[in-house]
Amino acid sequence: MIHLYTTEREYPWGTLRSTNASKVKVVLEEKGLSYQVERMRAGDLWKKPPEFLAKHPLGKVPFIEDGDRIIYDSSVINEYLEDQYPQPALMPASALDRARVRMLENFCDEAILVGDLPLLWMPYWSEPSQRDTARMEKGREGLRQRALPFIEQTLGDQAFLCGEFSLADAGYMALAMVLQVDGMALDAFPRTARYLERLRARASYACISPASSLADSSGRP
Ligand SMILES: N[C@@H](CCC(=O)N[C@@H](CS)C(=O)NCC(=O)O)C(=O)O
Repeated sequence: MIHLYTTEREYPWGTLRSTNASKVKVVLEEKGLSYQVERMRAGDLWKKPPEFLAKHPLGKVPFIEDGDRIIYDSSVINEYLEDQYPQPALMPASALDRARVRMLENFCDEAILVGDLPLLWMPYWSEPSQRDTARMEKGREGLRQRALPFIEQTLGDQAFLCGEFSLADAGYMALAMVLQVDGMALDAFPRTARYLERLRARASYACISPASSLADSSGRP
């Protein structure tokens, strides 16, 4: 049984989750692995108590415990899961195709998950009256300028970023989650809109869907 440490909370506007941990959660689901979600105490992400820093030296989520092994950083965890639990394969075979998956994952991390998405996502963790709407719009505009045109172009006629669903798509599941809550218009990016719908239609999306309660998304026995 793998333990996934993350942040997830229920609010009147949906169940909100860590984007980086969501990237791992969908891979645990895609691989059919047995796992338990361990939800961090409120404030631990910012207070970073010693017992948390002992498991992740940066005091971030996600990290996993797999037996007596601790692995942190969503990209490292997903590659570990792929290496340790190779079926079903979420990485292509050739060195070039694998590099392509990693580049797309890196783009998602840098341009989206630590780039423009937090501007839009973090305010959703506060009451509507407390949200900095100008900052949220800056996040949307950043996505419109950089990530969304890139996804639109990269997809071409493919269903997923590298043809078949792969680790390259896992981080974009978190984008699908945030944009489901936000409802930002994607009319200028029709391929991307259909791609995000395709991601939301996967069975694995239920574990990060804003419509899934904490009780219904706490792992797989
Ligand atoms: N590169 C890391 C980033 C992890 C990250 O920034 N996680 C956020 C939550 S989504 C966090 O823990 N933030 C608290 C902090 O930055 O101290 C990964 O992919 O796991």
